[in-house]
Amino acid sequence: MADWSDCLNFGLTVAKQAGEVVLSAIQQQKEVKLKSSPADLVTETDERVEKLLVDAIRNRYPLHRFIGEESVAAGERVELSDAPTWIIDPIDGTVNFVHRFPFVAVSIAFTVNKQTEFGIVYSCVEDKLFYAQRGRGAFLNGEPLHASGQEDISRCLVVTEIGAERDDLALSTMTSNIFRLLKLPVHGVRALGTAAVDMCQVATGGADAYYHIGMHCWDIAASAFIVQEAGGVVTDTDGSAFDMMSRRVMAASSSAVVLGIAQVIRAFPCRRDDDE
Ligand code: LIP
Repeated sequence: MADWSDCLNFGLTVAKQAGEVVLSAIQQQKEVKLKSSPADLVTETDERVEKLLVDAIRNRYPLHRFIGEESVAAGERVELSDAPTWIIDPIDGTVNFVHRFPFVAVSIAFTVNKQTEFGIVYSCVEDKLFYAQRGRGAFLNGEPLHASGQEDISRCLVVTEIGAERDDLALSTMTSNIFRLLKLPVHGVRALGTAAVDMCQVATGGADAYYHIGMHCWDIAASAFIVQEAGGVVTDTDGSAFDMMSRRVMAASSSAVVLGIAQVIRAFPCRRDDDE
């Protein structure tokens, strides 16, 4: 079995370097552009950090491939092949970055034969480096991570996101999902504004579940893997098998919690990331 530790170590180094660039830019004046909706933003720093990461990785591993949020926004196709592939979100939580709300992350997943081999999430304002390698567990700043193992939905703290969609169906589905969850009841519902950091809370046991409809593979590929390696369960929002291109994800402390949430939430239709 191939050992991708060299790539992981290189990924950890460049994720930290990228995080330093994000951190120094967060206090500065930003030029903000809109992408798919008034809540889907991009700045010069998103583009600069993605280029910095891709250039550094390509220089070291010239045959590897990339799926990057801003390259896709600029017209590249999302194509997950069997080749070693780095899936990059240079700033997960761009709206937070623009407002200086202190949860922003560099997210990097690495796949081979379409299977994730490692995931890295660097929450740079908090200086928290989350990572996991296949079969070797999940870590935060070098300390092992474990999901809570909670099985009782009524004792769960659940994380979700408002998302960038602003059409009526997406908004009514998102708000009614939160309403039905609160009525279950659960202990509470939270949203940090970055899917990557949200999901890492499930890996730490600080939250028991996370679900989201409408995010992209670069938002969640790394953190979904970190949850799995921390002993959590990752599925589609209806409890079926997770597909990182589907724009739906649930990550939870146990299968019982997945079931409890899947029974009350609904999804709205989203175009797959790998649709032509
Ligand atoms: C964002 C996510 C956030 C989600 C937004 C968006 P970006 O990623 O992490 O949690 O609600 O829809 O996808 O655009 O900041 O990389």
